[in-house]
Amino acid sequence: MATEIAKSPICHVFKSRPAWISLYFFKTVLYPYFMTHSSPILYSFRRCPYAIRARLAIAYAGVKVEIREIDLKHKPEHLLFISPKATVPVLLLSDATVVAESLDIMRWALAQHDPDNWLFVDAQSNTLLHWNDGEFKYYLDRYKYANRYPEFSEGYYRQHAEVFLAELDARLSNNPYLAGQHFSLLDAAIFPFIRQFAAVDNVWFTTSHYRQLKRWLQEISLSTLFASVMNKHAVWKPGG
Ligand SMILES: N[C@@H](CCC(=O)N[C@@H](CS)C(=O)NCC(=O)O)C(=O)O
Repeated sequence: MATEIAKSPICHVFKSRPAWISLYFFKTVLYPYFMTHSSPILYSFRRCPYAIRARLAIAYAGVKVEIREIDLKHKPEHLLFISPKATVPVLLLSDATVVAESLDIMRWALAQHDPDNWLFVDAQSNTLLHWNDGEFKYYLDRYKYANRYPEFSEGYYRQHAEVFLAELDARLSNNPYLAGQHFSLLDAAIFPFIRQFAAVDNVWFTTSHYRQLKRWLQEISLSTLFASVMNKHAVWKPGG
């Protein structure tokens, strides 16, 4: 997993690029940076599965963050400044550390507070996370937007994604949760992607034979924790 934890280069900008200190730069970058440094800032997008997993861990840990909902087509300058790769979620800590990978944000939150041991996962968890974020996500995107990938049919992409579903279903036949008897980081990290998969063709998913996976998905979907991270936020604007 790529990890991007870096100190914000804001001081460097002051030294080397004085011309940048215009009213525009003040309003879009400096103001949001300095005026909100008391609690961590999470740039987020409500429906993004990576952002959902980060918000799940943050809400469960009870860590207070300022959530800044973004419009993916009009990303705030401040977000681009602190994380040029410009994906969400991005967490900006009070000491200017930037955490720009969702799994790292989850681990950061759980390191603050983890009453039910979400961090306690088995040795195969990383394999499953890589599979989810790699091959499964690849086929999920193509299944979801099959018209954009006409080389193969929707059914073809779904079939390839199903290999992962079958693995999860088998695990969930032996235990209530992916890492065993208790809900863990693994469930929270993978759930948003399975939810997205199920929504592509809900009738197909509901009538599929992945009984344990459906049970697991339904339980998390109906949880108060999940409901709490899906609250709607207006798109954030600097100074607004
Ligand atoms: N590896 C990153 C992936 C995050 C990601 O790809 N997020 C999507 C939104 S779901 C994004 O920001 N895409 C950039 C864009 O749409 O411009 C993570 O785990 O945080």
